[in-house]
Amino acid sequence: MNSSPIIAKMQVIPVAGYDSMLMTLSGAHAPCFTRNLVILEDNAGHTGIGEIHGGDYTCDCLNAVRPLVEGQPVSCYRQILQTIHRLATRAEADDGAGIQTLDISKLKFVVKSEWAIECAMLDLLGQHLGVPMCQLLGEGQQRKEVEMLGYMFYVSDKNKWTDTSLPYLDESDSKDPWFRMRREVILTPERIAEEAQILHEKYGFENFKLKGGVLAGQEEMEACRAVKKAFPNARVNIDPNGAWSLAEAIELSKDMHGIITYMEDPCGPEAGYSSREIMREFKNATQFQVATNMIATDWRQFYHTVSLNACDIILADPHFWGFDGAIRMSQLLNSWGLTWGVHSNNHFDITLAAFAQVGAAAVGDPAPLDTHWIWQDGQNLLKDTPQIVGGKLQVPQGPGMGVTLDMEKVMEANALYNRLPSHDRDDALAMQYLIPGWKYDHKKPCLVR
Ligand code: GKR
Ligand code: MG
Repeated sequence: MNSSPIIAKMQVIPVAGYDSMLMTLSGAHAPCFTRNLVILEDNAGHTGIGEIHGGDYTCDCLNAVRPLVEGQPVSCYRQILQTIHRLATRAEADDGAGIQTLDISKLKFVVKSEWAIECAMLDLLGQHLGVPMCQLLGEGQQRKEVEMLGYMFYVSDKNKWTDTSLPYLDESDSKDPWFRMRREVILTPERIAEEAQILHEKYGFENFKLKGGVLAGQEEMEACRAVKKAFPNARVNIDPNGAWSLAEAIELSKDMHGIITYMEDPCGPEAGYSSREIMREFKNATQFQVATNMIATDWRQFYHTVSLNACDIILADPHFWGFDGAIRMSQLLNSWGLTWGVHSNNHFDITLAAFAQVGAAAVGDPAPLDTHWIWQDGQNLLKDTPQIVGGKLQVPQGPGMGVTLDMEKVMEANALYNRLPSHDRDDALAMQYLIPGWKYDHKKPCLVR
């Protein structure tokens, strides 16, 4: 007899939060970002939660599968996911290109909405069994705290955005130096080093990643040098999202051994060669280790990545791979002497809590995990947001995800979402205020025009 609780109700709540004018190859982040939340209630009185990519497409996908989830036993979560996968069809607009060129409009096809359901179901199952979610994954809990990196961005002048109906958040009167700084202009090596310093003081990060693909490559290398000078023991890496040609990437890397620990997606597809082939050539030429969240985003891409030995560090975002999948990846990589890590996009603290669980269960010696949450810290949707202390995310000890939703905050974030003119991420929009007529070019850093 199945004594599992039954999932009585599934709610999908789209939410929005405030962001800074963060710069990437794909343009500038708008004043707000969006996410979708899944809230499951079971007949034992437990609530399970999950957070995923924002926007109407993902929201509609989630709502479409509600009848497959409601009324099902929590213990059958794998079967529920299997049913969802069997019934899934590919969206007409999905050409299968993935995000090899950081075309951000394709991200919604790389992210799989059902992983938010998986997360919420594992949260419920953990509560039913009385164990943290990480004990249900892979080989069980491996650690009590998860090393994170300080994810640094260049930030443009938000005052150039003149749409007064939806301004960027201003925190100039905050007492917190990080909260003040994250809304200010950061565009020079000195300011990037200051960013690293303030992040270190607030969260204790010992390792840093700079989002590149913004300024000319040499300027970004100067910024990495400045960070390394301030933190000689830090692992510093840069991620231009494939903006550089192979020749440029090789040239830029020349004097960077000992300063940069590894490069993340330094180059992409070119001259008829796939990004996996080009990355392999980059590794041959430079002997740098490389990481990716662009060229291996599903098992088929991963097969080709591994066949070519094109990458050393796979950033297995559970929103792309699922929780079970992300941990399976850590097991494979560990057995093969490769490294596991996690990629992120803007997110709330529910994803942060999910990263704590997945990071706690990953086997081997993971690379410090990415998180955008530092840019959102203070807009939390949980009553007990996991903390980053000494650069390490503390894994909640309670059953399931071990965190509690703050419904009042969720509904405020939902009200903000409903006020937005558009729910999809469009990094070209804010760029128009910085460079009129700006157009995305996956081979040109966004401020080089
Ligand atoms: O959120 O702007 C951003 C990031 O640049 C994101 O789009 C990337 O997918 O963070 C990501 C990365 O590591 O490539
Ligand atoms: Mg990346």
